[in-house]
Amino acid sequence: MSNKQSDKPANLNKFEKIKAEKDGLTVKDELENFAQIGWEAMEKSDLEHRLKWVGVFYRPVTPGKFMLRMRTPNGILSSNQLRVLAEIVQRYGGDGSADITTRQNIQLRGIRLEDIPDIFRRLDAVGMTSMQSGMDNVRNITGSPVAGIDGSELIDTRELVQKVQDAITNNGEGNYAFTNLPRKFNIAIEGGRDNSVHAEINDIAFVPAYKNGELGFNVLVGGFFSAKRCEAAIPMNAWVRPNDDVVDLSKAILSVFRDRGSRANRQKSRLMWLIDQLGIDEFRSIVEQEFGRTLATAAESDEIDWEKRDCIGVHKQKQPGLNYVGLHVPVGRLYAQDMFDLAGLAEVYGSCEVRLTVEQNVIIPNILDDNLPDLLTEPLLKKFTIKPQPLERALVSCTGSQFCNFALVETKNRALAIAQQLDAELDIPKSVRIHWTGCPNSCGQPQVADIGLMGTKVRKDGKTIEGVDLYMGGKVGKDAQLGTCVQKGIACDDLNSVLRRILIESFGAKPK
Ligand code: SRM
Ligand code: SF4
Repeated sequence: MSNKQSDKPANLNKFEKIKAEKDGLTVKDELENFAQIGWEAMEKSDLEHRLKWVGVFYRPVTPGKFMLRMRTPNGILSSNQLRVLAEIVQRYGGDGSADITTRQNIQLRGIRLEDIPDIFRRLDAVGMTSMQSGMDNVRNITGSPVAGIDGSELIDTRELVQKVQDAITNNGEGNYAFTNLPRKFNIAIEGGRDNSVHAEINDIAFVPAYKNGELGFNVLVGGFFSAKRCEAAIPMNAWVRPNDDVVDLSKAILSVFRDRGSRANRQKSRLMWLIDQLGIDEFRSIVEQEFGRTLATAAESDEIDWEKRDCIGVHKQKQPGLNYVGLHVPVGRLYAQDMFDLAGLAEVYGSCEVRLTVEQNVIIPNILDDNLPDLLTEPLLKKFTIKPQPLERALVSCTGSQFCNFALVETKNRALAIAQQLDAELDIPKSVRIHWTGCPNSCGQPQVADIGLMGTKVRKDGKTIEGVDLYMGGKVGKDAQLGTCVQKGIACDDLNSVLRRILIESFGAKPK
């Protein structure tokens, strides 16, 4: 694995040194030992960094209680898998919970290191993996949440997403070819018309496009958010068929990134910085060499021509007589009992399958028309309603200070409380997408929201308190556009009145 860039060893950043010393994936073979010696006795770089290569995150906010980030390709879980995840968090009582993430994925909380070897065996038994889900690896690969059931679908993304994941992680066992990237990496495959995956904010996005009448994907590259810079993905001028070419091209781009991406300044090492340095044409031609065959040029236009759907509520599937039901999970937070209940509903009414969305919600697919009325009266649908209020409906929030040590503010509880209060006070004609993120890392994607709120610290009455920077103008779906910061440093105490005014002035809300 050569680094053809001119980064001299002395210029390598701290994380490169940690990786050079010992590849992160090697901790996979040390888990039994870690479980025995306990986290306090672990070497700091293993505990705080390398464990993330296998999806285990030390949480300085809750020492000894780890977070486990799974991989959920295309957001699909069987009820069996969900039940196993529920059993895992149930063991930790009040400390145990799970969060649906903004990458259509799930993270478990409260995990103890001594349980990890057993947890990994149980995950393996139901075909799940957490391999390479953190640090300088490819994150969960997103796909259309209604793949295979959407009447207007163009390409079913399920198998492709799984294949790309399998290639990158060696079928979930771990793959040393892709565990030493210069930085994290996001891949999304869209199969519908509504850009359900936020293609524009991924390092690689495949979006459906017809070339000479044949359906395939145009390829976008370089989208990302970071504290320093946010960019929408740009066209690579390439088109691929919806087959193994998607896997091979993903591998080729990753290899180029691995071998040429900068490893000096971590704030300048995401893929777009390499594209800037090479120029998109040169980048394309190097990728083409790595791909090993001629890359077709992009189709003139893609097929993203719809507003983005949130999938909440009851929807007819392409299969006659079947429906999918999108349940609203407030800020993505699940407890063990919720997970058991969801698994049960999928078994009784559906096809033993549950899906996750990038809006941190859940879909139960394959429900017969005749079974709908009973499903809709189930108690869980009071908590995870199909008719949420307009603000709660589209609310997204990152983890925030409850568990994340980067956070400058508490997010999830506050986000929910403010949305509920404003929903109660205002008549809002349509759902307004509010995204909360606890710090400039932007995990909660404030730049894609109608109203984005990014945690910061502000001075008020001589004290430093929690506040937010306000983002507006994010557009999703067709012609997606990133929102920008329009006001800095609003104290969280004042946020209710600021949001109330914006909702009335810009989103047609009226006091009740
Ligand atoms: Fe993120 C780091 C949580 C989606 C950009 N992110 C972190 C860490 C791991 C930091 C840490 O170690 O504490 C957070 C873990 C907190 C915790 O305990 O949950 C964290 N990120 C999340 C999640 C859970 C937010 C959520 O509530 O949904 C999302 C997990 C997705 C997944 O399943 O893998 C999550 N993170 C994102 C996204 C959104 C996306 O992918 O669409 C972004 C912006 C898009 C991007 O990456 O281009 C994002 N996370 C970051 C960054 C900034 C990256 C950069 O290039 O600078 C960091 C910090 C870093 O990598 O240095 C970060
Ligand atoms: Fe943590 Fe910041 Fe990401 Fe929120 S945006 S999860 S606070 S790193």
